[in-house]
Amino acid sequence: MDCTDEQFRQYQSEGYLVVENALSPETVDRVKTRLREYTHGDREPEPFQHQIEPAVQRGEIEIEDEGDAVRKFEGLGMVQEDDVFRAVAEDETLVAAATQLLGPNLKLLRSAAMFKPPEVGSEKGFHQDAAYYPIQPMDHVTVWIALDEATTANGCMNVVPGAHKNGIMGHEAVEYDTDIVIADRDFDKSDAVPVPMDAGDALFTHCLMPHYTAPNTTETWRRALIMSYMRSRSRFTKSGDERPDWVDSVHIQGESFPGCV
Ligand SMILES: O=C(O)CCC(=O)C(=O)O
Repeated sequence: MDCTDEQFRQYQSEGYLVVENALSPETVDRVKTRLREYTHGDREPEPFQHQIEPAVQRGEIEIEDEGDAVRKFEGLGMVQEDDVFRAVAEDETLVAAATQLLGPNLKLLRSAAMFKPPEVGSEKGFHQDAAYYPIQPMDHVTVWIALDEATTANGCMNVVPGAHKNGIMGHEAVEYDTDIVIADRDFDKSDAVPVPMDAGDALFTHCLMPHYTAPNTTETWRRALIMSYMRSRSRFTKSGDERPDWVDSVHIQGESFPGCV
């Protein structure tokens, strides 16, 4: 399914677009079941990594099953090792939209799952995805797929329309793990718009789009799967051993080019 002209224009001018019902309810269920198998110990998690909610990690909140406190799930090879995630990365609707935005030669840059467990799900601060990835040119696309209904109460995505045109901003490390947030900015949360979505909807954002998600204050899960695509002509700007673990380079479609990702 192609994006409409209107969606394409919105992506160019505002930096994001939503494709509704991109994944079927059956696929969404398959992904949620597979994720739960990994996070709750029914399936060997290698080579994937977990990040635990910081308040649980610090011992401020007690959770019976650590699987219920997983915040992020990612790792080199997530789509190489797992048929369910691979099928999403190669999903016709997602790849058709990514082709419209980036052209026919595509690689997967990253795959991850982001969880906001009921009540403990914490904020993910304002950042631009491009700041995480040593990739040029900075015009890759992040696809954020809602696996549950995402609302303002449970931590849906918030974006600053048009701000992707202002280039890369300074980021600084936050207290836990590998997260970074925008340090200096001339906009704040009041400039951001929430993007509520139904399960199966896919949000495509430009990698320079500043975005954040609020804590989950509800009693239900907010889960999302992320697939990021880049042009196969992109280049890593760091040498092999400086490449972060979460950077993939998986062929999705079209040609590959010598010296490129
Ligand atoms: O799903 C979330 O809460 C935030 C995800 C996000 O912004 C990211 O991983 O870049």
